[in-house]
Amino acid sequence: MRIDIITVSPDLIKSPFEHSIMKRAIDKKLVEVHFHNLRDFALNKYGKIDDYQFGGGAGMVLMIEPIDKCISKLQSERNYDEIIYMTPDAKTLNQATANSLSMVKNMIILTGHYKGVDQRVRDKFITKEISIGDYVLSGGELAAAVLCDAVIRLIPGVLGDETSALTDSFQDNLLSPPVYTRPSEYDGMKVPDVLLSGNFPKIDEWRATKAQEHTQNIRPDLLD
Ligand code: 6GU
Repeated sequence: MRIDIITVSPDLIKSPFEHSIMKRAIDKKLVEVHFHNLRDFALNKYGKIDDYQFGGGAGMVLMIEPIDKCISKLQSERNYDEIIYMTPDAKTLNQATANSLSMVKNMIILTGHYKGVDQRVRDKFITKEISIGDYVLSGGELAAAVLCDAVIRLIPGVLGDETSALTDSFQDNLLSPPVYTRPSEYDGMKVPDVLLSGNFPKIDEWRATKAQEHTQNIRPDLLD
């Protein structure tokens, strides 16, 4: 997989890719991530990439020309399966979207800032718009890092068996059951006996029940 991230703050987004699972995926050459500074495609030598919105209103809007130049350059080099725009006014990211994006070959992720991008960018280029939740972030960079983490860990070969994504929360629309490690008793709090029993069918059954209960309590909407 190849991911091209277009941003006004490359430094803000780079670090999550230099650690943990995303770094491992990059080191194993299972994914390539490239960062593009929108200012390199600015209209003038002062780096102009945004302007006031027509009709008035607070906040600057990213202009179409620098974004067009950047996306068109990338598209002249290869085909892209998805051109994603990170924005709070979109459908919320979920595991199903992460699963389907983990199978694409090339994608561009455009991150917004300020009041967002000129609508014509969305009309002309964007194939998918994604929010990461019902709250507002200062920019799309952290959201793009979240999306990439969710997607990259699902690429075959990125996780070993011991961390298999198949048992993640949400993979079957259920939250994870509780987990415990040593010591088996701490400050009077005991690990449930079943987990120490060695009876694996019983343990599976206990975990399934707990996952169901936990989901019912915290996120009943997932069971609908
Ligand atoms: Cl994708 N961008 C911004 N700026 N805020 C958000 C978001 C994205 N998703 C949730 N909040």
